[in-house]
Amino acid sequence: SAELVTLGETMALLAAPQIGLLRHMHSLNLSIAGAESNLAIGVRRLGRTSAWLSRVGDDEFGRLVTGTIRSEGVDVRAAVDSSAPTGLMVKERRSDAITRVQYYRAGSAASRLSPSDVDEDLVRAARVLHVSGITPALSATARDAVRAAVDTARQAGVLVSLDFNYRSRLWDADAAGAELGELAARADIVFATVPEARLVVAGDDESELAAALAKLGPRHVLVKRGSRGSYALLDGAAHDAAPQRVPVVDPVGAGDAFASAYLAELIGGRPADECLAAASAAGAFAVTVPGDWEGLPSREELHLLGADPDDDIH
Ligand code: KDG
Repeated sequence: SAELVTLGETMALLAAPQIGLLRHMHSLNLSIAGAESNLAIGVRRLGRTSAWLSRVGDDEFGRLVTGTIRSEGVDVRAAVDSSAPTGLMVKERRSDAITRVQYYRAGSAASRLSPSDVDEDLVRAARVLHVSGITPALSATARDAVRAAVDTARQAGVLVSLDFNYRSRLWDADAAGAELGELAARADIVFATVPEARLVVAGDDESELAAALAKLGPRHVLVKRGSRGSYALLDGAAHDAAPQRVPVVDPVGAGDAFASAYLAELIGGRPADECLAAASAAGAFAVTVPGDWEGLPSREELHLLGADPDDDIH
């Protein structure tokens, strides 16, 4: 069994090594990317156990995906589908500050996720089930898989965590708002940016949005403000967390890192302020390296960002 269980699509990632148009790149760096596996890896690096459920194609990209996630110590439960390919994501750096992504994932193996891929015993034995708004956008069967996993978790008293993770390339705001609203009402923990929160509720600022989301049901509402830190409403108490100031190399993956550390510390029974501090630190680590998950911190590294460089004797 695993303390955290999640499900979703992970793609092979082709990332431009330099700034410029893709057509001018002579080579691309091969890695993997997927919000839920990023989160499972983050949880694992912080010393908790995690499992990731998915589907991959019977191809080299699929073997890259499962092998990489497994090598991070995550329990990988991915069915191999011989009739659909592993999805692909391409990342272009258009300027120092602008990263653009392109998906080649329509009809992918993971878009065929369905309720039968959800290992109910694994979900029932977990402390937290984590889902994201990406999976229900992949297909109707993938949406049903998420709903089924959430049902199973709730019936077993397992905490349900939801990261809105709105991807406008996958579905429109109305469809996303309706599904995310349903899921949020059945979640214990929700993570959203300000624009993502507005897909579901109305509010002038993060405190109004968080209050409106909490009214739907979740006891933990975390609104992410990027370089402005985060605002959380935890059991009715407001927490305003300042950002960690770091040079941003690649913002993709910061949200997954933030959620992974919050959940890892929550599973570890840490108090709210420590969960939030770990979340901010992990988010900051994720943006300092080009990959979506490679920069995720270990427990020993968590405190490093806040340390005074003058104190470093090495
Ligand atoms: O949160 C980061 C993810 O979005 C990225 O790693 C790729 O899962 C991904 C997606 O669907 O965009």
